[in-house]
Amino acid sequence: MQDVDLDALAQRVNEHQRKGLAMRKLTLEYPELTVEQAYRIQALAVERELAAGDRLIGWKMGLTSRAKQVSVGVDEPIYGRLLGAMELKTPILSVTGLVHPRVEPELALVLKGRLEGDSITPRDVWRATECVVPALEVIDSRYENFSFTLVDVVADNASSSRFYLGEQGFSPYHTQWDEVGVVVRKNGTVVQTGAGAAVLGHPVRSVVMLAQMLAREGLALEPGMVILTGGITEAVSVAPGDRLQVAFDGLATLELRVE
Ligand code: OOG
Ligand code: MG
Repeated sequence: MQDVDLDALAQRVNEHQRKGLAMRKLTLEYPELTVEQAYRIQALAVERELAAGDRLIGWKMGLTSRAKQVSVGVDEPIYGRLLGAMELKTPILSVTGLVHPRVEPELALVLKGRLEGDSITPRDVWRATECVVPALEVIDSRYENFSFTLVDVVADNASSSRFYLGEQGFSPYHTQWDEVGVVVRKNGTVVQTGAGAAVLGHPVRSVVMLAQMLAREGLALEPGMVILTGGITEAVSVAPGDRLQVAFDGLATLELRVE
């Protein structure tokens, strides 16, 4: 095992996140880094933001759909931390300070209860859910060419950058979330289509898996937190001037303007 200063790596990752600068993969320098060490780097980098006044407002799951796994060449789900500063209050994305942003359609859950432990079931998730909200996640890998291994992407907070939640929340019992169809248009052209079932068969399973992964670290999902369950389609690259229109069938159409 290589001797690694995880705090120094966290500082490096955090600086690139803050400045929106691309960096070399950590695994080129430290090929023996483990996934556990990568989650530690993620936590330490986020702690720097918390120390500077930001707030943990939720969690995201990533690589929960086949489309996403294939597009980045990593085939297991990961989680990341969502901070208050990442939330877009209006559907306008400024690319200033971002490296190479991509947008994904997701279903988000807002919790009203606590979820803790490794024996959480979908039933527990629904009982603890205040509402389901159509959402857009903006991911922005800090690695050159958006290319990374499992360990690298975990250390980089699962490429977390920004997210936008639609204004209307829905009861968890409003519809069958796995059957919700999604159409993504960029500047009027259809670029991606998918359905909720792309996320582990049903998006609720993403939250079950997240609770299990966090239980291993002694962490829990708290009331009021936002959970992004994972991209339903491949992520779409965006640049200033683009307009994305994302239709969640029967629920809402979210429009994102990129500046
Ligand atoms: C990793 C983050 C993936 C998702 O929803 O699958 C993700 C990446 O693709 O950069 O957020
Ligand atoms: Mg995502």
